[in-house]
Amino acid sequence: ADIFDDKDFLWGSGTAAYQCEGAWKADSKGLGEWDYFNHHSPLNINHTDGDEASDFYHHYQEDIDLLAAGHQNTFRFSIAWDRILPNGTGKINQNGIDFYNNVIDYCLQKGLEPNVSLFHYDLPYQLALQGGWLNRKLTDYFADYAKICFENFGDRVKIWVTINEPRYYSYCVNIVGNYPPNRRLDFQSYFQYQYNLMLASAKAIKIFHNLNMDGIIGIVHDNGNVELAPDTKDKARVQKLSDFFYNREILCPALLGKMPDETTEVVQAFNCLLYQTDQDEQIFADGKADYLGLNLYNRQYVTDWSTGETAVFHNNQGKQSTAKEGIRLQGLFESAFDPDVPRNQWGREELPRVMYTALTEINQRYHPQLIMITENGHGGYETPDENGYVNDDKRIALTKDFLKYLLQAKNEGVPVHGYYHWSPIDLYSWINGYEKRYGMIRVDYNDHFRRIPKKSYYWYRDFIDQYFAG
Ligand code: BGP
Repeated sequence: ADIFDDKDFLWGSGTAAYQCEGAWKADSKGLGEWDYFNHHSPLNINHTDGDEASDFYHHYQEDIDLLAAGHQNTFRFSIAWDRILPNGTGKINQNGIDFYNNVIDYCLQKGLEPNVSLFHYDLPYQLALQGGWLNRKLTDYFADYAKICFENFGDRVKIWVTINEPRYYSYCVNIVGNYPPNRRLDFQSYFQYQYNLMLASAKAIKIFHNLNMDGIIGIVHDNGNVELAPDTKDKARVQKLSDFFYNREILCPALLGKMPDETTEVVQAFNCLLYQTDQDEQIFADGKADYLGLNLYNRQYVTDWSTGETAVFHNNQGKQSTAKEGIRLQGLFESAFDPDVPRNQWGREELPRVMYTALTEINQRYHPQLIMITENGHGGYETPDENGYVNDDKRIALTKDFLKYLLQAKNEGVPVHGYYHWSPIDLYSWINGYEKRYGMIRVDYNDHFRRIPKKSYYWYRDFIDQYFAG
């Protein structure tokens, strides 16, 4: 696409509607599943919500101005389904269309290419009442909603994402149980959720292509590039099971237009059954993504697990600990611990070379036409100085390393054409609320959502300048 001709590379940052917009009831927005969960559930462990979030709804011009002044040439954000269709289906809310028209137009005016996700976890509550993504009807509701967005914004938006991280979303909803509706260790729902999300994505992509839209559409996957601990005994089996579990139920339909050959074998190994129909094969074949968006934080480091009970370990609170992080699956595999890799306070590995490994591996196995890194970033607790300024040297150091590996893969011919830092501004973190900050710009939640660029904001601006200066 010519999006890349003049700019060569897209350098930007990304957000998601529920995490930054706030204005949860403004202008006839419908109720979302996350609104309902955060207001009513005892499982809302951070006791916060997205009612106001970072108030992007009222600050979008200021934020976009800052991105442009930071020399970024693209901005990733998502559309809240319940702003466009308050009930998930049916009547369109013109106020929602107007809001996103304003955001899109302002991006273009400031020289930022919009990259728009249709779904980033925030399901309309009316659809949650119908069983959420376990209900196959949602695949058609989503396709209808996607079409409305293409028709209203497609004359200006050239880069689209159908669904953000169907795999990780399903994992949190159905296995960890920290996203609504909080099912735990429910593998049947885990596989089915992903499957239905992929069907929904394929249906939307088909519509995009049938409408002959000018632009590209892809899906965003949370990279789970599998590496086996050296003492793993049954390497072939662990590789097959874990790669399906972490990647292939998404990457195969998205990039190859079909479910993986090992689907039945792996799903049965979990004592589960996928509900499919005879039409699905054609839907996947017709709904291949134009590009892959990769959210790159981690790898999956795994080994065999033959005895003991199935369990999930997830550090939800950022209290530094040496506790295990990941999953243990009886008779299948488990997350392994690598003592040589530094970890953050949430127990996640900090291993920048995964950027290179993942890009080259995915390129070799799936030959995507185009890849964009749609997220990569570093969350943590932060203390500003008396002016609100944050000296985030650690974020800079890690990002620098990740980008070094990105450029190495690019130089070796991997077709990677964009990078979006997560995130431009501090925003709501699904499980950690507002304490875990990811932004290159601080949001002061106690001072009218004041924006204060951090050290990394200026560093990123200079990095982009240097890149284009050659
Ligand atoms: C990704 C999501 C984002 C964002 C990020 C950081 O999985 O796509 O929405 O939240 O992770 O995650 P967290 O805030 O849980 O640390």
